[in-house]
Amino acid sequence: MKIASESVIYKMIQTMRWFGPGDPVSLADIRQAGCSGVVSALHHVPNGMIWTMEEIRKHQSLIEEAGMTWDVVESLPVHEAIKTQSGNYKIYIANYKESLRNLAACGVKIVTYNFMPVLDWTRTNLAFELPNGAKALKFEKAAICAFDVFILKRPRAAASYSEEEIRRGKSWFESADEAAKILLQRNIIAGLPGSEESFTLEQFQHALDQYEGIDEDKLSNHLIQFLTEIIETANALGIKMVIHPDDPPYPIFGLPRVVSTASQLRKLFQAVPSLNNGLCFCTGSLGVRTDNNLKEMIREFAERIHFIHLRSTKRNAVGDFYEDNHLEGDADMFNVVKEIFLQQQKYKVCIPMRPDHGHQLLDDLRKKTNPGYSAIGRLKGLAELRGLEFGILNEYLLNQK
Ligand code: CS2
Ligand code: MN
Repeated sequence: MKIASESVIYKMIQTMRWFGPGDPVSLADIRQAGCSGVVSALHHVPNGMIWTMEEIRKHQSLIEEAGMTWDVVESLPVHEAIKTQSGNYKIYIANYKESLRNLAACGVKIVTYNFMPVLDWTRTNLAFELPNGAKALKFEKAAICAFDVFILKRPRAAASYSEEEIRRGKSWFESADEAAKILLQRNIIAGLPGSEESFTLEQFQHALDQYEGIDEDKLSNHLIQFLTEIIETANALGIKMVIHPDDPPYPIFGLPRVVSTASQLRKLFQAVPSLNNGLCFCTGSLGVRTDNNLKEMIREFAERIHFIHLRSTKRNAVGDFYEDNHLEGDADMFNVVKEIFLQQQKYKVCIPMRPDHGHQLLDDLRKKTNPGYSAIGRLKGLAELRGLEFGILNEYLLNQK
């Protein structure tokens, strides 16, 4: 049997996200799901502060005592002042570099971040019931519009929507009771798992106001300047920085977006060519846009993909989407995983992957869980993805004969 590259096959490294000692999903659970690695962050350290070596080691020891390794940081958050280039942002950049030095000293060398203004990922419904009774995360445009125009009453909000969208937003608002409105507000601005911010309505409007005068071009320059500042440090330390795409991958609340499309990514990589200026390839975020061809993007950006999030979303005609089973929905997961597999053989790398989000099902429906991060839904997603990769790998080996 003749096998390329001396019989070495490069497979994705299976990981899951762990939110720390308070996470209802334990490290033992993650290990039993089949993971060798953990994706985690020091969520107790306030955004902008230095991650000390002591704190990193403590966290790392917990993971290693459970028989796994801390493979990826998700996320080392970028302070809002850096995104808007205001106030003490230079101090925050210096702190960021110091955290990178400390992480590298402990051997944690893949660092995820995002550059979404104000909010990390956004959903309007965290318990969208599927026909089989499982619950999924959903993003509904009419609910976003209802919140923006009729609850927050953001100045000039109406300009962000078509007349039809406003009509649908109004009807959402008028048919919702008080509890539904409060829940919607909480889902959008109280902070989903992993996001570092949580707002009241007033605080949220204040945070939005900081982006007055910052359009896509300006935000993109701020991102490029941030990366230019930190990339030498990352290069010297051997740290791979991976940016997580915008979720959803288009502007919301009048805020600019700069990590949503292939051309935006191309621009970012051209501006800062080091391969340590990398990408967290999140199929769920990027796959919401019909103009993002995931397979083509994997091919084009392969050398920069140092971390992978796998999940699939299902859209409707008005642009709402919910999170489908990991191998279903709109993303062509067979070709996505196959392309990742082929690129790994080409570049001779094993890339850490995690099942991104999962349905709430079985026992998890009766437990308190982090939305999108319950154990069983992710276990199911990971098992399906592992099976898909297994099939692709075996077919590949057969073809080598
Ligand atoms: C989310 C984000 O879709 C996702 O992966 O869970 O919170 C993501 O972790 C951050 O945006 C990455 O910085
Ligand atoms: Mn993701």
